[in-house]
This record gives sequence, C-alpha cells and structure tokens, in this order.
Amino acid sequence: MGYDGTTRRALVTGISGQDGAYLSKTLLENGYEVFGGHRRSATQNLWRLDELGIADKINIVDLELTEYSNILNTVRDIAPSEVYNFSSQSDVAVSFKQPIFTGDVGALGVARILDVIRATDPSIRFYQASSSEMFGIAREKPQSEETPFHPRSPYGVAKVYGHLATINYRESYDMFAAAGIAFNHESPLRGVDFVTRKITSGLAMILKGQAKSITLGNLDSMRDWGHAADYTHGMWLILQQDTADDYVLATGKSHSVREFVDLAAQAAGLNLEWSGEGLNECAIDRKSGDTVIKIDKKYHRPAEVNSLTGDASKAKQKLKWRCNYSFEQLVSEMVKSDIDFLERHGRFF
Ligand code: GDR
Repeated sequence: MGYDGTTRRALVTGISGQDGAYLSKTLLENGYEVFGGHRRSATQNLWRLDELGIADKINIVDLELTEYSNILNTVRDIAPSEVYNFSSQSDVAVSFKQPIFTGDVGALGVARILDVIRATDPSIRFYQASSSEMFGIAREKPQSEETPFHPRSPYGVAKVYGHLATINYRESYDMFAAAGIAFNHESPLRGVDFVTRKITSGLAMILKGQAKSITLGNLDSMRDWGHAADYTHGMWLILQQDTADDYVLATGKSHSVREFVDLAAQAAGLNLEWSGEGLNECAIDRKSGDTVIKIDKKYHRPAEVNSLTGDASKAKQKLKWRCNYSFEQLVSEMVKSDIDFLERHGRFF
C-alpha cells in the first residue's frame, strides 16, 4: 500500500521526543493512523504523548535504527504512506562523548530507512529532520537552503550525511524524500537538558524551593528559537507538496542564551542583575539577593556554534508556512507550563 492520496498512515520514528509528540497530534487531527517508532528500553518514556492527551491513540512499535531488518519488517508490516524520521541522538553536547553511536543512528540510520523505502515501496513519502547545526560556522547570515555546511559537532556531521543521503535518494530513485532544516524549536515538551527548558524548569524549581540556582555554559551563544508546534506543522506541510524539496524552518530572529534567561526570569517574577565575566559571570535576583545563574566550564563544548539565524522565505512562500508564536510567547508559555508541571508531578522527567 503506497501513497494513493487517501490512505493516511504515518510512521513517526523518535515518537518519545518533542517533535514526535507534536507532529503526531497534527497527524491525528488530520485523520491519520499513527505508528510511533520507539527505541526499546527498560522504562517507556512516553510522558509527552500523555501531556498532549494522545498516548492511547498511537500505535507504539519497537524500532531500532541501527537494525536494518527491524526497519525493513516495520515498514513492511505497517505499510505507511509517510515516514517522518525524528530518531537520533539529538543532544549536541552528548555527541562529542558518543560520536560513533550518534553517527550510527543520525547518519547511517537515515540511509537504512531510505534504502528500506527504496526496496519495499518507493512511493512512501519520507521526511528527514535535518538541522541548523549543519551550518555550524555559518558562512552567511541568515542561513538558507543554499548556505554551505560547516558542522561543529559529531551531531552536526551526522545530520549533514542524513541530509545529503535524503537528497541523493530523491535524485537517484525518484523518491519523495524531503528534508526540513529546522532551527532550534522549543516548547514545554522540550527535554530538560536543552538550554531553554533547563532554564525554565530550573526557574520553576527555584520558585518551589527545590533548587537554589541554575548552572549554564556559554551565555553568548545566539540561537533562532521558535515553537515546536509551529515547526512540526511545517514538517507535515513539506510532505503534502507535489514535489519533494528541502526547506529551512526558522523565525529569522536570534537571541542570546543570556537574553533567554532574562526573559524567562521576568516571566517567573524575578529581576536579575548580571555581574562578572566569562566563567565568573553570574546573575543574582535583585529582590532576594540569591545567586540564580552560575557558569561552569563543563557546559562549554569542545567546538561551539556561536550564532544561527534562519531565512525561511522559501517555506513561507511555497508552503505558506507561518510562525504563530513570538519569542516572548514561547518563553512565557514554557515558564508557566513548568511551574504547573512541577505542581502536578512534583518533579521533572
Ligand atoms: P543546540 O541546543 O545545541 O543548539 O541544538 P542546546 O539547547 O543544547 O544549546 C543551545 C546553545 O546554548 C548553549 N548553552 C547550553 N546548552 C545546554 N544544553 N546546556 C547548558 O547548560 C548551556 N549553556 C549554554 C549551548 O552551548 C548552545 O550554544 C538543538 C538540538 O535540539 C539539536 O538536536 C537540534 O538539531 C538543534 O537544536 C537545532
């Protein structure tokens, strides 16, 4: 069963992640039957699907992207019309410690899925989650689909392979293989190790008396932060086009980590005062005098991507894609949601 225009059956790899959850919600709202690929582990971590109220509507399947036969049998059994690949070791800092695993899943994993599609049913539409990390030391600003890649981490290197493999299969076998080059996209469902949610969850813990401070790395890093719900909608649109292509998904505005901290602190009712420089920089809450932000070298990376800003003109024009959330709305939603999350669950997971 291939893509016949009416059958709506999607396989989403990386179902336990932020994008897997938001995209699945969109797919369900559009009448799809959703199959979620999940790496087998001792504990099933599907809390994001619960938060969106869709956990019982998704068929969870064990899927391991390092196993070709597992992918082959899964695609054969499900016979999806669309496959969205969100599976990867997506933590850039961790990729320096686990470069081989990161490449196995993030680079070769993409080739394995593409080759399974080629061998089973080349009419299956494929979406690859490419990343702004591919630009690394960006040669121009803002970055578009035409900007050369210069990744700065094993994660970014793996993503370049996955991206180019997607284009190569499209050109070689006439497959509908498309990619979204997504800039940082955040939400209340973001993992707590990524800087935005580390900050918002940390602030919620400080307000609750569960933590005294948040320890960060490079505050000068600039990122183009959007809302994941907007981005996953764009990813779905990418697979609904007449032809497969690649699109940057970005807001076009970037902010420093320090700015994110300031805005999030304001949303949490704190007023920060910064002092010191480099590793000695810190921020105190003017009211309580408590040190809220500290710096530790261990959160600095062996190589950093200092600044990213995306140009999403192509997606806006061709997909009619728009961002509904402003940066301010994103930050305040995350802070509010984390205060509420801690109230409901007592801890973050
Ligand atoms: P990034 O996201 O590496 O851009 O990749 P992350 O939130 O981890 O880092 C953003 C920037 O913040 C700086 N930073 C810190 N980062 C973390 N995680 N923890 C800290 O304490 C900290 N302090 C400062 C980082 O150095 C960096 O410059 C994300 C991932 O989701 C990728 O999978 C995805 O492809 C890209 O976004 C787009």
